[in-house]
Amino acid sequence: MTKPLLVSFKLCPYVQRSVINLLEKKVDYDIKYIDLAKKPDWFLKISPFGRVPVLQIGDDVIFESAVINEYLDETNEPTLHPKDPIQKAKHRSWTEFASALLADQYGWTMTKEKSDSDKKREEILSKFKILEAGLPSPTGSTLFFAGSRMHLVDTAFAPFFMRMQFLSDHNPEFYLLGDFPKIQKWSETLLSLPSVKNSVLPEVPVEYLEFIKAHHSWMGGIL
Ligand SMILES: N[C@@H](CCC(=O)N[C@@H](CS)C(=O)NCC(=O)O)C(=O)O
Repeated sequence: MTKPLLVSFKLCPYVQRSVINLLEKKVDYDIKYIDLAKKPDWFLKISPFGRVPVLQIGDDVIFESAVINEYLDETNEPTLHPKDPIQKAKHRSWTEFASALLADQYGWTMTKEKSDSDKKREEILSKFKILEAGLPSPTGSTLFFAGSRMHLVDTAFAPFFMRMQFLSDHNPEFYLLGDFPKIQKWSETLLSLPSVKNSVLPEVPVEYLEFIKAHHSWMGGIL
């Protein structure tokens, strides 16, 4: 198989999903980092929306993290999607839900006014209520989305939990999982996995906070 090339921006949670997937599957891949503030011409030529991630395999380019991950799942063991079509479809639905949560989280970090920031926080909390109700009860010390084993949908949520950890390590006010014991356990399970831990560069926790501060958001002012 041609070695895939993942085009990345260091802080992008959508790219991170694909990195987790590549690490879980032990795929030999290359990664190229770009600065989204100065998108190179070669990148604009291959990325239809000018967004990362894109995955290049030979002359072919795939965009959209969920699609990239499905391709990686179909071409590399172990399979992380359920076989049953209904379960697989459900996992895809919840992957969409994870994308909405990531958008809320980004909005939460970037809003300029406290009132807007509080509104975003509430939107995340109301999504957590739905998520908590949909998770299985833990049977042991770990919990994945579908119980005891990791699936592709878990890779879609892990970057959200990691960013929440970056924020709350700095200011506990940003920890929103206190009332959601199942999500808490799920988050702890995901953040303890080597594939998740190694899915970002070592400087990312600091650069993530610097990025928020540099945008002069309300949150940046109290980080
Ligand atoms: N739905 C896309 C979202 C990707 C996305 O929003 N990437 C951001 C960085 S995290 C991006 O490239 N933004 C650049 C831009 O919009 O100009 C996916 O899942 O791949």
